[in-house]
Amino acid sequence: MTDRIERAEVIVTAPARNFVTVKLTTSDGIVGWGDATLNGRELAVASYLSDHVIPTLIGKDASRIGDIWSYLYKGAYWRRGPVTMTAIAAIDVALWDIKGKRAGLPVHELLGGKARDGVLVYAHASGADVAEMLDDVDRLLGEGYRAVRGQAALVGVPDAYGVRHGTGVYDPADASLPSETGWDTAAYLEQAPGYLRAIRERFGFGFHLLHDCHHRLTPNEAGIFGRSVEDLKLFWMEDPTPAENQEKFRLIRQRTTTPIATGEVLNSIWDVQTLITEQLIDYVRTSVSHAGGITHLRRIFDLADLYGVRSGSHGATDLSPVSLSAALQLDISIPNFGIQEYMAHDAVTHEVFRPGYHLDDGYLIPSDAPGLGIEVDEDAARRFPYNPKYLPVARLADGTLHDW
Ligand code: KDG
Ligand code: MG
Repeated sequence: MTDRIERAEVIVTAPARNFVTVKLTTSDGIVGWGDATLNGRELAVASYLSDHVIPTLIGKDASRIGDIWSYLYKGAYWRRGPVTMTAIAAIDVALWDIKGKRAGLPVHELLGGKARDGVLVYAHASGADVAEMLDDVDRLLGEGYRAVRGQAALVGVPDAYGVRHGTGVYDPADASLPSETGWDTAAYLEQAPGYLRAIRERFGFGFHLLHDCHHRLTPNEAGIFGRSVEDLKLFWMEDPTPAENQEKFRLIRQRTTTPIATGEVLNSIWDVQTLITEQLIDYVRTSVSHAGGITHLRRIFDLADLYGVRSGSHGATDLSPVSLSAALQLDISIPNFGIQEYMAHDAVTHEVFRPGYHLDDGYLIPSDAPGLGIEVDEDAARRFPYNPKYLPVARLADGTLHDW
């Protein structure tokens, strides 16, 4: 047997931001890559992999992806959770990369082949005020994007979610200890519908408009928000309320027809089961690197398809180009694809990660190279040491810690 996992390494590097990457090498020299980045909790996953996963993997048959998935999930006894599921995802994706390279086929061919020619993506527009956000929308539409997420700062609310600082790539993990931001739901409910309306008034309806509520609302508030923007025909309102209790979405559904997307902090099929089977959401936004890899995310998307729910995978810059390469392999092959988030990575990130996908007229085109179609420059990775960064917290005016 040549198809044994001979070496497994964890690479922690920070080209523009922190990434944790898994490299598996088989006994006949095939290399597979997986993304194990969990924003602000990177070293927990790196340790889970190095201390508890990798020692159990050496010598295993790399072709048995499903069995290795079960071994890591069921065999750990401790199930689910972001650290576990991100670690499993990285191994799973690296094994798919190896399987594709061994077969000489891109992973999407192993998943049934292309179900579409390109992957519709949405980009991020933001602004420190409405005029700046409108300029950003203008720029993105000019670059050919067919779908844009709109977020603007809120007057009177310091550093509300979703606004880029300066001209660089938006990265909310911005400080070596969590920074303190503000939140005021009344100000949001008053101002956000207005700035989304300004986008439609200036640019019309010839593109998809999205918005992220980022877990800030109660179900009733989400219903009020959704109803107030119905005529703007949003593609979705994202994460209207925290989703630990999936039943909370029933009330939102009763109150508004604005489509709902959720899932970026969820990591297993069990976390979205009620949301899907009761048709409480329209788009499931778990990701290939936080929800157990290609093997598990495909099961989530299959379940979703039975209930008319589409995919809408999370793709912020904390999901590395390895993760995006894997996401695109699934996106291009599943029947119920919806949309893929795409925040282009910083140029420095691409000094380490060299993906084969490219943007064409608002669609990402996955690589046709065998496997995932990504190369990782390990010498370059060594030039960017780990740089602890945390996501902010949000507080109300009276100091109460709010959902971020
Ligand atoms: O790590 C957290 C970020 O990825 C998240 O805050 C970004 O909500 C986000 C999104 O939709 O991209
Ligand atoms: Mg989000």
